[in-house]
Amino acid sequence: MSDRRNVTPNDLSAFWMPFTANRQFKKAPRMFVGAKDMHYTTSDGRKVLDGTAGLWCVNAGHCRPKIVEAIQEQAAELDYAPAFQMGHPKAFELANALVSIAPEGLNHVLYTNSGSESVETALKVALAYHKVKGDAGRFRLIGRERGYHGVNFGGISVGGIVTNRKMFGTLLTGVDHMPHTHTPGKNQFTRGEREMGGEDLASELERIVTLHDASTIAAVIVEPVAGSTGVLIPPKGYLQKLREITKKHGILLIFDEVITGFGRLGTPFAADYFGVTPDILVTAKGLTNGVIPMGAVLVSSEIHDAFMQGPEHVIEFMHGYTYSGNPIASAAGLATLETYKEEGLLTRGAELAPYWADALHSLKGLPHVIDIRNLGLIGAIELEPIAGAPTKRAFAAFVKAFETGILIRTTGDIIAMSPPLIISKAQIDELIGTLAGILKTLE
Ligand code: PXG
Ligand code: PLP
Repeated sequence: MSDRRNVTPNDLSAFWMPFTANRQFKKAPRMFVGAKDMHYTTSDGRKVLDGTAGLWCVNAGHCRPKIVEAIQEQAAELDYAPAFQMGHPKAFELANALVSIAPEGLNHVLYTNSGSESVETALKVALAYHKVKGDAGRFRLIGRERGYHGVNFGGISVGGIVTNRKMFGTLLTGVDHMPHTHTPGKNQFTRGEREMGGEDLASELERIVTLHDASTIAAVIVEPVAGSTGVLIPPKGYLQKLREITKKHGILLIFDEVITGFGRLGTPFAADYFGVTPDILVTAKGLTNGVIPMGAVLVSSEIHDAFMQGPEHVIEFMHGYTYSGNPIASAAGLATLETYKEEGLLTRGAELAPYWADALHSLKGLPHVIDIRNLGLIGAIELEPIAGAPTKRAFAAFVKAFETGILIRTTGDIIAMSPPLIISKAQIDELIGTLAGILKTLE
């Protein structure tokens, strides 16, 4: 007890916050203490309109009754069940529910607790798949510049954000990167996908395949739409061409749909939006509406069945987490998918997307705005950086936004928005109108 006496209730020093400027934050903390539907409540009692679905995860809005009840009931009924060599019904039910909304052919589910873990799981499945098929020479993983695949070692190795990589040694070996899909100077203020350049960009994969030889490459991993790096929309035909090249060379295609999954583009998955089915689909975030940590990796029957060989008493894939398919997370996932279904949220974004795009692009011409990008219910506004002080202008916008009553997200000098899929047109007007006012006041 005596050790604890020095810890005052609101001492902020112990918690080393993630992806946060800790010293700056702790001098002027921004705290949420409640949330309902489209709004947060701050510690000083103000309402803040959520323009980012938390961190791209609260797709059905906050504190939805069905999800809250499901968690409460599950916690009282079966809190935890061992994940290895034991089961409980809801993990199976959720896997079935997921497969039923997933693109055709993705019929099996591995559970994780986050997007980062989902990425590690997907990369390991891909490597092991070629091994069990007797094609052990395929060890290379191909990612993309500016890609974000979480923060674990596999994810930062295939990822392409230098600040997330440079501190951490040699990372995974045998990794190469395709160029990112952004061509500044050529595609500013494009609404949605741009027409030109998709096939050429994707053909860079052919160059990498020629360099390393297809027989050494296990998988290619991309975000269908790059989110974290500042919302980079692929040009038309790009993902289709990646699918064509990977298929031709026997390389697995992994879509990291941690952000694009669960209705963000107005379809259940980005795979549906682009009409491209990957071999492995990585999810997290919206799976439980952000409420309980959980991710899921969906794999094709072909991959799954390749492992289901050999003696039946032998564990087929040496991988899993203590909390894979945790009962409370499974209950939250089931209630989330039910909420999405009842309210049509997995396709609502398609109806709202044109209105969202008009609202976003109305910001063109405001001070410092050098680009605006959108797809589905994702939007980004890129600001001219302050000379010699990159990130400061967008961060100032973020702080003013919070003070004025809207939550936005910034990465570098890019403002990103991805509201809950329940947002109304009036709330889109409020979000964008408030942001317009803030942009006019920035230094
Ligand atoms: N893959 C992708 C494509 C992601 O966007 C992850 C993996 C990792 O998920 P976890 O659950 O381990 O964080 C992500 C996460 C932002 C932001 O504002 C984006 C993410 C997380 C936090 C903030 O850009 N993406
Ligand atoms: N570290 C130790 C010492 C462990 O015993 C375990 C799991 O048993 C882990 C890490 C992995 O934890 P998790 O399964 O929650 O990822």
